[in-house]
Amino acid sequence: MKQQLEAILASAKKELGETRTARELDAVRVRFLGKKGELTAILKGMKNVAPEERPVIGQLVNDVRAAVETALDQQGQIIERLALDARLKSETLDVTMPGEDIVLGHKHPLTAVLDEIKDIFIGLGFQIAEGPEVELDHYNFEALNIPKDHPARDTQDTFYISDNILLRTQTSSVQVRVMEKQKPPIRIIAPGRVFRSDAVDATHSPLFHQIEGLVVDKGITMSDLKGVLELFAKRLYGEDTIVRFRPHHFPFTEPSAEMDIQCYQCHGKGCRLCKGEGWIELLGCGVVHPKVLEVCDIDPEVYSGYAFGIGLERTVMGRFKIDDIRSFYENDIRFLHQF
Ligand code: 2U9
Repeated sequence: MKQQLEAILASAKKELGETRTARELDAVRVRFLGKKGELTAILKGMKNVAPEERPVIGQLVNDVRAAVETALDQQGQIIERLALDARLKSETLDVTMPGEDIVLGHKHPLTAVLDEIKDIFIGLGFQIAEGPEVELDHYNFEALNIPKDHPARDTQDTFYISDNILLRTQTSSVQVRVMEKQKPPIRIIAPGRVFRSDAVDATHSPLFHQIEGLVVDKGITMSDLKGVLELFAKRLYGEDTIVRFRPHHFPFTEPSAEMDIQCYQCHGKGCRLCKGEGWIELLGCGVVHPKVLEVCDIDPEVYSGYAFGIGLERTVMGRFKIDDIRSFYENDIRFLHQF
C-alpha cells in the first residue's frame, strides 16, 4: 500500500510538471483528488485494511494528499506566471518606433485669405452679411443705379434664369437687402460667390468670389473710406504697405476710386508680379450714390456711406503667385498641398 501511495505521488508530480495550462492542471487535480480520483479510491478501500494498520495508512494517504495539493499550488503559480509572461510579450509596445505620419487637411487658399480678410473687418466693427445667389434683377442691377442699357446687364455677361431672375454678378445685392431691412448705422461686409458669363481662361472664371463692404451712417465721408481701406491694406499686407487711390467710375458710387498697393515684391520699381507698373490694384470703392440710398428708403440728406469691392481670387493669386485661376477649382491635391 505504501509503495502504491508513493507511486501515486510520483506520477502525480510527474504529470503536474508537464501541465502548461489551468485546464490541464485541473484535469490532473480531478484525476488524483476528485471523487473518482486515485487517492479517494484508496481511502474508500480502507475498510479492507487491517484495523491496526489503518492509522498508519490513513496518515500516509493524508500526507500524500497534502503533498499533491502543495504540488498543485506550486504548478498553479508557475502556470500563472507563464500566462502573464506570454501576455506581456504579446502586448509589448516599442515606444521608440517612429510613428506613422497622419496627413492633416487644411484650409483651401481662398478660405484662408477670406478668413484673414473677415477677421480684419470684424476687428474694425463690421458684421458679416449673407444673401441669395439666385437674385432678382432689382437687387443686382436696378437698386444699384445700373441703367437698363449697361453692358453688365448684357446676356453675354450675366446668367439669366428668366427676364428678371439671375445669378448675382456681385454681392452688392446682399447690401441692398440689408439696407432695406436695417436702418443706419450699417457696417457690413458681404463675402460670397458671384457669377459672370465669362469664357474660362487663366484669369477668368464664370464663378468667383467677392468681398464687398458697406458703411452707412450720419457724416460718413471719403476720408472715412480712405482711412479704413488703408488700415485694411496694412493689416493684410504689412504695416509698411503704401496705398494710392485713382479716380474711377461705378454707377453705384460717386465719387468712385480704385485703390492700389505699392508692389510688395519690387517696392514700386516694376517687376513681373506688378507687370512693370510698381503698383497692384487691390479694390474698387466710392461714396454710395444718393440714388442707391433713396431706393432703400434711407434719406441721402441725413445719411451718407461708402462701399468697396474686392475680388478674392485676384487677391489670393497675387499673394501666392498663382498664375491660373482654374487651379482653385480643380481640387488637385498637389496644388492644394502647397498652401
Ligand atoms: C451698395 C452700394 C455700393 C460696391 C463696390 C466696387 C466698388 C468694385 C469690384 C472689385 C473687383 C468687383 O470683384 S470685382 O470685379 N468691385 O470695384 N464694388 S464699390 O459698391 C456698393 C455695394 C453696395 C448698396
